[in-house]
Amino acid sequence: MKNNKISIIGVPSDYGQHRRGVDMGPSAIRYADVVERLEGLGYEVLDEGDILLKHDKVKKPQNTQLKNLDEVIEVSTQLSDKVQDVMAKGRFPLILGGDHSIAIGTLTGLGTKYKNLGVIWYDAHADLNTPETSPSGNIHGMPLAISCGLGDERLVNIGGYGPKVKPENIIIIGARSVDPGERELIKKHGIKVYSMHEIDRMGMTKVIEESIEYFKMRQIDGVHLSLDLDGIDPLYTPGVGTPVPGGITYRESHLAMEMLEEAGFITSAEFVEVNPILDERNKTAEVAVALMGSLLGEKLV
Ligand code: EXY
Ligand code: MN
Ligand code: MN
Ligand code: MN
Repeated sequence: MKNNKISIIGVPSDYGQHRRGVDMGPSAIRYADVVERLEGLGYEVLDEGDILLKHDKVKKPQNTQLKNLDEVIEVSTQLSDKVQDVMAKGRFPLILGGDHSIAIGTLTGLGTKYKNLGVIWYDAHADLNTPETSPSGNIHGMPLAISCGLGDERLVNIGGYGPKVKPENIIIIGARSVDPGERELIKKHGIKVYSMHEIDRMGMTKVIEESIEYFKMRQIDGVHLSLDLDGIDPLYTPGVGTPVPGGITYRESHLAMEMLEEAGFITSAEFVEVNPILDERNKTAEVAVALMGSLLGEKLV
């Protein structure tokens, strides 16, 4: 990576889904020595601390198709501002989740700078639901749709503009749990997907080579990696709220990170859905930090 200054932003939000504990993800990742790991690679690392959330303990009537809507808007707005501050300082934003709804805020911030942003969505899920298609009403199943301008307009227009990304600039890698409505959106909007089927058939090497070529062809001006730890097989990352068997292996994931690093075009990254309460001895946070190492230039020998 060309930028040698990294800013870490913690987003302890669990508002996008119903399980407690994912709000402790940033702490678990820090406990797994993220700062030390990246400093060891020669980066100047600034831990910007966490986005401060007002925890409303009073149970309010819920919009069942958009759970915790007000809270998600609040988190997204704060995170977008923070991402913009970090970019203005010329630093690489590294965001620690929190559930995947935080990507709404990340992409809102990034979209103010990058007008043709490429997005790699490393995930077991497509996160392309709208309130109409969502089986759960959980906003962590919607951030990619929202960022493409699809869904509730209060979310689509966070930051005063939308959409944030073009559907044809998105590559989903690792999908294996896709809802019927999401499948339709993938077809309708030409979103590129390497599901587990393609990863099995082609191998991760070809998947990433093609992805790099695709982004070059699209003349993207930046690439954001949004890595949901549930993209990886739960054998390696058990500490996630929505595990799906048959996922990407540990080594395939490192290979993907190493190849993205070699391509030299990643301009921001986020690692989400680490839930230490569901984890085994902080294994999932440790995998997250190891993958950050590979993404940022760590070599085996
Ligand atoms: N597709 C399901 C839903 O929308 O409820 C599950 C979504 C899980 C989202 C995870 C974090 O990537
Ligand atoms: Mn909480
Ligand atoms: Mn996700
Ligand atoms: Mn997921």
